[in-house]
Amino acid sequence: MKFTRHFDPGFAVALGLCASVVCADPPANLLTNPGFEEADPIFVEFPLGWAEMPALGPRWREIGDDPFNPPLIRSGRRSIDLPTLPGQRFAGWTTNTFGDQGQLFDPPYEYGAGPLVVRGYYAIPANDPLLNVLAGLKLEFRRTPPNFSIYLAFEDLSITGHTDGQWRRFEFMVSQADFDYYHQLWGGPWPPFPTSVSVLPLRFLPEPFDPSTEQSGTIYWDDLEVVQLPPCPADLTTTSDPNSAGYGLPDGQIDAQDFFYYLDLLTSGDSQADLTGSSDPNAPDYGDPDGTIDAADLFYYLDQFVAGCLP
Ligand SMILES: [Ca+2]
Ligand SMILES: [Ca+2]
Ligand SMILES: [Ca+2]
Repeated sequence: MKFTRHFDPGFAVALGLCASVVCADPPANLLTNPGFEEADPIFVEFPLGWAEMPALGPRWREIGDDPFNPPLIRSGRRSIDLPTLPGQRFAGWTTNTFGDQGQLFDPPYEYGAGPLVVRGYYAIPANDPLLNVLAGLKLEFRRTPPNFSIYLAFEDLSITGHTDGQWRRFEFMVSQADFDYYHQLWGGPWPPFPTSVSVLPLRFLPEPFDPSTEQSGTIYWDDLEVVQLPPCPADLTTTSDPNSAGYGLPDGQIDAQDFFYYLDLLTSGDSQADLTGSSDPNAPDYGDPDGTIDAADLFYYLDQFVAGCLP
């Protein structure tokens, strides 16, 4: 099968896709102070809504704060960094902190609803690359205080080296399938379920940890975003271009990009294309993968596409 990437309305009508299903407005950013521009009203040396670990390790940077080591800033006047910290295995910023009115800065999370996506930008100077250090983002899904224990945590620590001082986009998603994977592995679920999520840009020294190992480098973060997307089974991607950011990451919208992404899965024989054993909604194996990729899977996907997002 060969499919064009240009969305052809006639082709769509032929498939019954003409009423492209679009969810409500894009979900709002759940993070406080996502660009690190605002100071805490009491502890004015620190950014509102963010706590650093260890104390006095990571730095809140501002244009002109150090002429010998000027910060990288993506927008506004400020960003955060995670510099070389000798002897420290872990350093990070976290939203797991409270405001002066007792408000929790961890974004809320609705368990069992749509995927949670964290996006942001990082930059690493060419003259201060990450050496023997991994960096990335961690999400700690927490139960309701005063319990506040971590239900499960997920991280992507794939950043190392440098970006030549350029800002790069970073995206990371946790869906219900990720929770279910660990439920199956470890005999869950384990209610009560999480109601908030701590967001941590961090740097970490991989195993084996040896304090004498030479490690160095500074990573900057700016313009972070956390959204929880609506549950839309047919929403598979942001773009159908494999070379674009957002390929394979849902965006809360169901449109032609998702359809072409599914066709990519189907034509490449990707096991993720196997959605059902039957295209008959009354059959017992409707919606249960059967190990075979065939026309029934395409028709099942089209059913989900037309059904749109769940209420
Ligand atoms: Ca900023
Ligand atoms: Ca989409
Ligand atoms: Ca199948």
